[in-house]
Amino acid sequence: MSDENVLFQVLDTHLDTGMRGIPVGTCKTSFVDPVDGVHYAGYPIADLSNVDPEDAAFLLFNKDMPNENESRMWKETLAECSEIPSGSLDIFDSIGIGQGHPMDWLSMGIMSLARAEKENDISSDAVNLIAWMPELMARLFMSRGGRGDIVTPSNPSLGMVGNFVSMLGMKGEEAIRAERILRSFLVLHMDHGGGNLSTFAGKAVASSRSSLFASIASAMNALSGPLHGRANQSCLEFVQKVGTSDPDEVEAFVRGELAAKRPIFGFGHAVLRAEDPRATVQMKIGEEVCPDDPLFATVRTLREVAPRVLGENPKISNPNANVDLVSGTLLYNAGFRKPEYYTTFFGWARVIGISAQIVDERKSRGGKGVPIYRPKYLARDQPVRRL
Ligand code: NMX
Ligand code: MLT
Repeated sequence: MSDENVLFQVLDTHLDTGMRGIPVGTCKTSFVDPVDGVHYAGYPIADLSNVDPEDAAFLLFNKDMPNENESRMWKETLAECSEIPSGSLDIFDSIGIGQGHPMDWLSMGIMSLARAEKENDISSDAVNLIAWMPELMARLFMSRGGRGDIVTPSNPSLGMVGNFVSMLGMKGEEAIRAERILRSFLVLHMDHGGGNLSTFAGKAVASSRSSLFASIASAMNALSGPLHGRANQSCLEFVQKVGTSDPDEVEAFVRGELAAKRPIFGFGHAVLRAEDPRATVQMKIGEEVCPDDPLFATVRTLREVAPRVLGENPKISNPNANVDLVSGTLLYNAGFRKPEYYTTFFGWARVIGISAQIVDERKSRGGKGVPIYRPKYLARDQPVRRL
């Protein structure tokens, strides 16, 4: 028997399964327990949901929470680096108002910043990109909407979320609510172990010693798929379509989607085997900020009904709510009424975790960095032939 045939026999249950469960590397920023969910450098995510997003970013890069002094200095560094290199985002003026998906804009925006890459200093690139994200996001929103420029000039002393909200021109109660929701959204979405698709894609690209910007743009492209980050958009769209919180009607809707072979967005997970703690935290936030919102009422019912219906299919490993079930409804209540933008917030958060993981991989092996990714694929149905 050939070596390949032996491998086929030994590995058959692992082949063509999206590499599910196959260890391929190590991760220092976070791990995902199938029941207790993601932990950032050992801290369960629920314990972190109210920390400053900047402090959560510090944790992912430094593997420890900052003390007061470290937190202040890190925030000052981000503020000092926050000015976007001039002309970088001019590409937004040429795409065409409202054309294409916002995730494509995010990816192109990040690529356009590559011109400011620091030679052989990926850590500085990571800090710069994180510092530029609030303005990049605000410019993306404004240019796509045809506004051309941000409403209020960037003021990084407001913090990354406060600055973004202010650049969009949000004020008073509206701004306070948006900030409350976005701050926890960013912290909850920053990282999810090493093997989720966008992180894996970003690190794979980075392993060829591509720039941080090229690697993160690739990660954003992976995140833009509806089975991954774009599930938050799809989920809110279908919550809107359900249009009721009546359990029988919601159940009929879920069964109809399954019969039409469409995914039930916001449920299921490749690794988790219980309700995602990030969904549990967001449900609590929803009960606090928008308990009477009809969309939130639909989500509440979906959370009760869908796991029972999905659980009837033994193939589905986890019928419970994932991170995307509630996040769209919260963003809607934060004042962001267009679901197609929701994955850009997920992207903003993941820029931080994926950058931290790329920096770790570049520093590994005594500074040599991880070897270029090159998994093995077995040949199928390819007998050797001659012309
Ligand atoms: N709705 C319908 N079918 C599902 C669902 C769901 N929510 N979850 C799993 N399945 C199907 C899945 O498509 C697969 O079918 P097949 O064998 O015909 O390919 C089967 O059940 C077994 O899948 P699992 O092993 O349970 O899950 P897998 O690891 O393959 O996929 C997801 C994980 C997250 C892609 C899947 O659960 C899904 O499509 N969920 C809905 C989309 C979603 O909410 N994605 C967001 C995930 C979190 N994130 O942000 O990335
Ligand atoms: C998540 O945040 O749930 C992910 O990025 C998906 C995963 O971990 O596979």
